[in-house]
Amino acid sequence: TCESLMEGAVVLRQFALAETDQLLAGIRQVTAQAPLRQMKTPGGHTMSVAMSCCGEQGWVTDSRGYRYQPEDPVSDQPWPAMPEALYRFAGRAADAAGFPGFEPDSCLINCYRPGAKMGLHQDRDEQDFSQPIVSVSLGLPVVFQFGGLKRNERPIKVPLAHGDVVVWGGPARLRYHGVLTLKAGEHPLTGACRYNLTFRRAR
Ligand code: MD3
Ligand code: FE
Repeated sequence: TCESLMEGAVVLRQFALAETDQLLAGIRQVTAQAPLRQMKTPGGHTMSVAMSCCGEQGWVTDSRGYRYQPEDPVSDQPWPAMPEALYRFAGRAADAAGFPGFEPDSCLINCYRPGAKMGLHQDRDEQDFSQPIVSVSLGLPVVFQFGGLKRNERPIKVPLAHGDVVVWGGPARLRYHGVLTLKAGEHPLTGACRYNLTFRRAR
């Protein structure tokens, strides 16, 4: 099923369900080389979400700011290559949502444990905002917040479950968004964790 949340935002419920094993295997492969870590914001806070990346560009934050870079700052080595299954999946999801030809160069792996959250923010570290973003939810469910183009617009709440995919493009690309605090729970495939894969074209 396919719902339009707001112009440019498409929810593909359970679109990843048949492929969660391959996607989770990709996460395991990447995080074995580039372990999940809680990065620091420029303001000096430690993020509650643990992150890793794969692909040509990885998103990082530290005291110097938010940015994409080709090396993992923990190892100073290039980020692991994006597993083929992940790259192909992102392209198929973008196609299904009406954004053909998506070629992500970056996949951020977010790991939420109970208590973790992500405050309202915009994704604006990418070069070309005409490129969509594909996000895949795996494991524990969460409530996603989807706001406006200004931080003060009241966000709508969207529950996201294991296998749900959301594609954000066009006029939705710069909307504020966030994730409410993850509640305690156990998922048969991920344990006490929600993973989110966020595919982007950084450059
Ligand atoms: C809506 N991650 O890593 S992905 C992020 O569930 C991030 O981990 C969230 O926001 C998570 O930056 C949500 C969904 C998402 C990504 C980009 C968007 C939603 C968006 C850009 C515009 C509007
Ligand atoms: Fe975001």
